[in-house]
Amino acid sequence: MAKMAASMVESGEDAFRKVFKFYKRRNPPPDFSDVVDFSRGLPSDKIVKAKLDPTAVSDVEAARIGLQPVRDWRAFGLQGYPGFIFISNPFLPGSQPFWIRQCLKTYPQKPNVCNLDMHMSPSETQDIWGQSVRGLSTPSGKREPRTLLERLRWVTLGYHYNWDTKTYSSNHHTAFPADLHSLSSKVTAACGFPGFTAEAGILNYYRSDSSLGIHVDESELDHSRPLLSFSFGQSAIFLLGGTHRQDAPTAMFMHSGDMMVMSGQSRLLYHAVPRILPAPEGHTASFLDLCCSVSHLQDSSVLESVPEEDWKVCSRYLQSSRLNVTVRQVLGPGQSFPEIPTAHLKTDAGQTAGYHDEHVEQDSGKRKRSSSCDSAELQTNHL
Ligand SMILES: O=C(O)CCC(=O)C(=O)O
Ligand SMILES: [Mn+2]
Repeated sequence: MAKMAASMVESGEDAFRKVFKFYKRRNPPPDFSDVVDFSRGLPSDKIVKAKLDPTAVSDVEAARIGLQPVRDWRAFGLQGYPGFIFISNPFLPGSQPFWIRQCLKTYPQKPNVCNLDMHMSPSETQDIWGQSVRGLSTPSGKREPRTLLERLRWVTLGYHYNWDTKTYSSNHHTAFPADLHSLSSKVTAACGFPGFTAEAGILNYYRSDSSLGIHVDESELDHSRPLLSFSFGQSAIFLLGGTHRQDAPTAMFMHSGDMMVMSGQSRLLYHAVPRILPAPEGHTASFLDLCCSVSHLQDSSVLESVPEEDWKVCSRYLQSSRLNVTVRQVLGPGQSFPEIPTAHLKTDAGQTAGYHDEHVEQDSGKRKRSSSCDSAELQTNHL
């Protein structure tokens, strides 16, 4: 398969896995010509225009969270994937830095949970940003040890996902960040899902050699609500498959600022991230060069301008990293968690998993993340 295009992989045993390996391979580098690039509208026979509801979010509301007016968003669907919506960077120029800093400085703070908590004490992980600033400001080269920020692989928000039991529960919940809730409810409303409640978030921190294994997000109790994803920093190849592992996936680029909504028939599809790629020139400008240019913030804006010293740290980190935020509604209206006998509940201390830290093993049926911080890969494995 060295030279052949990924599209030549036929559906059948392990088709998803073959395509995953194809794009993950370093040597020889794969042929990316089959990868859908929504930012360039290519290939045009696979991309369809998605219909949004511009009346669901006013221009003022959109600007408050750093977004362009909904009528200007470039939103697409993909042939054969009903319910899948891709929005090509709808952020206003200069507003991505606010969200990036939230992901790096604010959301990793307590009471949110991260991979480092699995083997460090709360006092050691209390100030990940503060402990990393000096190290990240030092010119690169072989610095040892790596900063906590560079060892961060995942953060959970709201209902904290338990990587071992693959469940959310009422007894492990903290307040979901209001700003991210606001961004999520506006984007989903524009996509035709009014009343979305952001209840759980998983932030993934990818280095240039990270990947995320093949999985389905099915732990949420209400699958009629969409799953929302925001990407920042370096680019990635995202694979979207079918309802079976045997279905060959479609590969697409995700660049900084891009959003995805998986809803309807696409809500429970297999997906994965086999590769992180340097952001193309034009896209780098959208998140790195235009920092702190949100000088015209309205009084009611959710955004705050990012001080230059913070941005220095963020941009250094992002030179070789990608951030992804997925936001989920866990419960439907009036729904509650099933009663589980306390004897069957695992304590947080026993929670070990994560999908960022390990070798991708796609043969078992489950998704997990390990407690280790240093290996390159995230792991998800579902049935
Ligand atoms: O990083 C991505 O784009 C995908 C993340 C994802 O699938 C997840 O967190 O469940
Ligand atoms: Mn997922």
